[in-house]
Amino acid sequence: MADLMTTDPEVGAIIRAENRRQHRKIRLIASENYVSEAVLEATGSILTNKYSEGYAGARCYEGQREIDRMEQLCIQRVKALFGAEHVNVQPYSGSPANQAVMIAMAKPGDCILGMSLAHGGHLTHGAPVSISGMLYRSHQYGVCRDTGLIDYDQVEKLAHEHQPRLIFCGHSAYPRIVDFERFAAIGRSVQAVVVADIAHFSGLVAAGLHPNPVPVVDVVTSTTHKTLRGPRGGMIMCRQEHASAIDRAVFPGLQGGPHNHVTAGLAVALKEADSAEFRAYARQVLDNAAALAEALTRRGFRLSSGGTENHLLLVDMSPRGLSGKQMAKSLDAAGIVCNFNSVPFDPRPPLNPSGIRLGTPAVTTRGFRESEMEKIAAWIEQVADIRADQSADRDQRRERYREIAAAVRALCDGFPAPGLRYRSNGKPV
Ligand code: DSN
Repeated sequence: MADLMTTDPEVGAIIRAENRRQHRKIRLIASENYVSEAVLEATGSILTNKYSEGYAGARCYEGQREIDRMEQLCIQRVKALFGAEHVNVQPYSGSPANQAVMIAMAKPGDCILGMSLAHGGHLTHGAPVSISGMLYRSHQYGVCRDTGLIDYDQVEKLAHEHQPRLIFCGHSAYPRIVDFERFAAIGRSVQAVVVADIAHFSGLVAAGLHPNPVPVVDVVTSTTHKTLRGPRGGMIMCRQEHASAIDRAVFPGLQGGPHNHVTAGLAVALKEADSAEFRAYARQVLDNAAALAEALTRRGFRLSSGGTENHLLLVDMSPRGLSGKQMAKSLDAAGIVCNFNSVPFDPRPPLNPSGIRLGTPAVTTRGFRESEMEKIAAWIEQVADIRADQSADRDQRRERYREIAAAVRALCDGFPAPGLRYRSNGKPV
């Protein structure tokens, strides 16, 4: 970062400090990862200099020869990896991708059906505080209280009752595999368009380790930066019959010029994902999540749905007498980063809920395996015990978190992640 450090040392110092944080902490936020040096180089390239509203061969500005080649290469790679008939790689992220699908497939005021945020769905699947819940008549389904699994009978009942134009499946905080065939059948029975949002697990789908909804449902959306390990962005895959509606909705319906540097980074990530190395990575993501779930369960933690079948787990902290927020903040002080999260049927409010969400994509990229999951589970237990210890005051607790954070740093120093240039002490890797 020599030029940056000369031109703007203030910004340079912030990036350097964030680099240190990403190195020295155990990052368990289920939606985060570390991209490769190659993805960073493409994303940080001069393609950021170019405007290209429109699509290959039909742009609104001249000078598009290389951009057209880049976007088409990226689209071809998505098609090859996911078996999609039509692909749009221009959405700026997952939320605009979902919004574009709504623009393409429904009119404001139409009914949509999606999974409740409180049960693991996403804001953009019809939550009342999001535009998807403001512009559309939204109905929400959830999970069964006894199993923690999606209540497909409820989905069917709500679909027949409200005749939605769109049904969303997919999630941000559901530790199980979604039955896409069942959603497709429900959609057919009420002539609804079924949309699968695979943002969280698209990398697992690409690796062939998670059912692929692309041949099963009408439209599939995804972010590109979670398990898929690309730059921050979004994409839409659909049947040919929906191609022009989707493309028109993205541009000019919702967005202006695509972020060509991000398209390039995504193309690189897709090439990386189409490899034996990536498939082994995705396998380890699942194995690590299973190992972490098992180690936490053995220590008496309560997991939503009793475990995990994907890259994430939801831990209910209420049996330990803690809120999810208390636990997430205490873990951060101990060098372990996650987010507080509602658990299904949570009696607590969304901004101070009962649970934490943990995911293994980022730690697996830096090389952690089952033995590191065991260490993480032990630290999580120690942190919960320290936080719940009424005999300790705040300073005593802080001191004990600092001791764990030092052990976390020592572990992390042995697992340098791609793209990070500085170790926890600020020295170059
Ligand atoms: N913010 C993402 C997540 O953490 O799941 C979803 O948009």
